[in-house]
Amino acid sequence: MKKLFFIYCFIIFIISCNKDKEKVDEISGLFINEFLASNDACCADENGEYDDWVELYNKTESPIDIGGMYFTDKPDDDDPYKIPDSIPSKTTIPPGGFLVLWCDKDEEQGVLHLKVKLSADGESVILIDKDRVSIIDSLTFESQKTDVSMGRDPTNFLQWKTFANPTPGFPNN
Ligand SMILES: [Ca+2]
Ligand SMILES: [Ca+2]
Repeated sequence: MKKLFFIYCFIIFIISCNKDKEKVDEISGLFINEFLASNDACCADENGEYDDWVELYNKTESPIDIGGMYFTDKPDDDDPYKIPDSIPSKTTIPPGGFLVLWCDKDEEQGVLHLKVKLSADGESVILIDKDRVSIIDSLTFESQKTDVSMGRDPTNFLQWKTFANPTPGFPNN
């Protein structure tokens, strides 16, 4: 009986260790940190255009070049948009840094302008690794209010909330 109890405790211990590991994996790495799917007067790109955007956050201690990764607003997209890998100085996120990707279908405006637009009625934001298969981070969202962003809660990173004062390129606040 004692032996059975010991085995039971051991199994519980292993399960809880694995859960902790999953949690650590989930909160380390590269993340979609905030996005704005309906931009009227929030924040303009370098061309003065109030376009949709997605903010990425590098939570690691090393720079990450997102050039060559893919982005899409549709799950199971067989033609996700490839972020250009031609200018690493623009697509590399420093440790602990943020990067704003404009979802404006204005690819001619630079490598950070994606051939994607977000729908304020709700859809998905999905960042895919350079292998075109592995999903790095994704979120499916409901309909959005104009100039109100959605982002990770700075006090609880795994939770998403709305922000009346969006912070593209800076910590959510
Ligand atoms: Ca633009
Ligand atoms: Ca932010």
